[in-house]
Amino acid sequence: MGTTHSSETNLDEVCQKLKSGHFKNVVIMCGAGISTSAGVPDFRSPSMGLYFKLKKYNLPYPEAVFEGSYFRQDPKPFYSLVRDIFPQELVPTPTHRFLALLHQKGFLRRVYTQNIDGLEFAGGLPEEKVVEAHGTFHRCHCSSCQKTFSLPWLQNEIFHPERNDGVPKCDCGGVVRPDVVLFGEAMPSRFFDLCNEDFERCDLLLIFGTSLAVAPFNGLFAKVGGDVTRVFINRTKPGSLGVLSRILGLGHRVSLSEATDLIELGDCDEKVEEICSKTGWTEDLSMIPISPIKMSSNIDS
Ligand code: CNA
Repeated sequence: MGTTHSSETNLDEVCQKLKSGHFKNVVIMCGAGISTSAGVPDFRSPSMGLYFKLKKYNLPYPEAVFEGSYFRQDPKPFYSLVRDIFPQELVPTPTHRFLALLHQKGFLRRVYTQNIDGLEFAGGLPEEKVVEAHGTFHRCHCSSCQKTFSLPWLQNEIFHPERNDGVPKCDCGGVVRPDVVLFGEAMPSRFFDLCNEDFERCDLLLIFGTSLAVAPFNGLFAKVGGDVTRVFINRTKPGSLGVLSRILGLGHRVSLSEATDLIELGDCDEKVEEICSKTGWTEDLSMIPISPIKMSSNIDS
């Protein structure tokens, strides 16, 4: 897998500028591809992605499992999927650690993630540096009385389906759900509060591990100034809008063909290692402390 770019922009030049401190407001957009090497499947990778593994959940159509309206009707498939996909322990990948390294160097303005696994924090980023555009699995609430619950409580309930018929329930009888944004639900206000200024101030945009198929998140890349370098690092080329987004007229058609764009096709962890080798940061990356997240241990029986 290699590099495609429409101009003289190249990775060596970007790395030299990174190393010299030229970029002071790096913004990151990322998605499920940065967590696949931690064992969490993405949505759309052929054969590995979740969309290709949903037959057993007996859904009317695959996307239903991630739709807010379907969850309210039948939350069981969502929780069955969660039980199936999360590994026992989540360990931040080199790409998560690279985000923390950029912060440590003082170059990171913000990380905009579509992921809900919380691995950005386990790689060492402070809360203020991350916008979890699609919410998080690490907080949850009762969908009836709004009472909040801790992650260990949710994990216990999820991994003991025999005591709650497969769906975590509040004392009031309501379904408890993680604070994730399902399709058709509103994104967190923090996303809208911060994105305009962050993308205006951005002097380097790095996009990691996303098909850029989900709107409005995928429209963010178009918010940076025309002279800002945008580097897209992914196994496959940036996608076009998904069917639902096209029907609803949401977001922007993805086009990364400006002279300032660089498309680096390949594994994001390997690309991070290449960047660190070119910037002389390999040792710094290895020194980033990590805090694995336990998903299904510590469960009382
Ligand atoms: P997606 O549409 O599945 O795209 C993921 C992209 O990553 C694909 O284009 C893959 O080719 C690419 N990819 C996979 N592994 C690697 C790798 N190791 N290196 C480089 N590229 C890789 O997922 P998006 O994030 O674009 O879509 C947004 C959805 C996915 C959001 O709503 C998320 O909530 C949702 N999601 C999140 C997680 C998570 O939290 N880890 C997991 C699965 C889905």
